[in-house]
Amino acid sequence: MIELLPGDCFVVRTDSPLAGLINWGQALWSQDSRAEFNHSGFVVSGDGTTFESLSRLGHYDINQYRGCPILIVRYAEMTPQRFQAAYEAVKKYDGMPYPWWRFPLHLVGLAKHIHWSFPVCSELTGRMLNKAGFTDSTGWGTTPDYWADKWRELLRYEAKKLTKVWDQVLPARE
Ligand SMILES: [Ca+2]
Repeated sequence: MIELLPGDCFVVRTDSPLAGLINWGQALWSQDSRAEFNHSGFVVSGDGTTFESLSRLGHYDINQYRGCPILIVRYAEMTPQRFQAAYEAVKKYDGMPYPWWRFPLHLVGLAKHIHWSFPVCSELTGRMLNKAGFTDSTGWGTTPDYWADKWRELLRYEAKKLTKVWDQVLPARE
C-alpha cells in the first residue's frame, strides 16, 4: 500500500474522454512539447482523501485513479503546519463548480492574467503550493503538465526538495 501524507501532490492521466484533447492543448504551451498528465490534485489525509477540481471542487478519493498512470510527489518541507495553513487558504473553493470557461484562456495563454473566479485542477494544486511557500507562482495559469515537468526537473536535480511517492500506474486494490 502506498503511504500518503497530507500535502502530497499528484498529476494523473485519467480515462476521461477529454484527456487527449487536454494534453494536446497543454503540449502546445509546454517547453518540451509533450504532456502526459491531464489532471492534478493534492492529498489531504493519509487515507487517500483528496481535494480536487473535478466536476466540482471538492473532496474525492485517490482510489478512483486505480489503473491510471499517476505521479505523486512530496515536498520535503511540507510540515503538517504548513499544509494546514495552505489547505485552509484554498478551502474556500470547496463546492464550487468546475470553471470550464477557463479552458479557452489556457489555450491562448491568458489564464495567468485572468482569474476572477476559481481554479481549474492544476491551479488549485498551485494555489495550495503557493500558500505553503513552495513556489512563487500564484498557481493561476498552471497546467497539470506544468507541474509534471517542474516536479520531474526537481526530482532529477534537486532531490532533497522533492521526493517521489509513486510514478507508475496506480495498481488495483490489493
Ligand atoms: Ca511537458
